[in-house]
Amino acid sequence: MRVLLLLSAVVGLLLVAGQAAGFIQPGPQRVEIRIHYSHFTPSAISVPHGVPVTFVLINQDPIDHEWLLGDAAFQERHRKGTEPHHAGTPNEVSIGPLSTVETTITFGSPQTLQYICHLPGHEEYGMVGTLTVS
Ligand SMILES: [Cu+2]
Repeated sequence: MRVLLLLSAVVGLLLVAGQAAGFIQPGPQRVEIRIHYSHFTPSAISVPHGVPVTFVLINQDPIDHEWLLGDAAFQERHRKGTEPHHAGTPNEVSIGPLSTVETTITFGSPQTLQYICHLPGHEEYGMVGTLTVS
């Protein structure tokens, strides 16, 4: 029993050290983003590149929202856009009132992106978040 405990402690230490040293790759990631009172929580997220990341978008408001993830040029395009509904593109998601949508993206390289709701007035109200891909 004591040997087993010691063994599991050693394995645990090795895992921590391995992750710190960067030679153990992270597995698939799952990130929950809550939408409430027209704000994203959390509004800053870090994920690794090279593994699938599933974003669980939980809309707790009784109104529509959207989660549009991209760089500055992408956001500028959508700021001026008039698409009423987004579907079929993993980084462009519409979330109906009081509903949850999941979308999975694998990022190819480190980068910094923003997720914004471009429904009229929502960005100005603060419906903006930053995603750091490391
Ligand atoms: Cu919104």
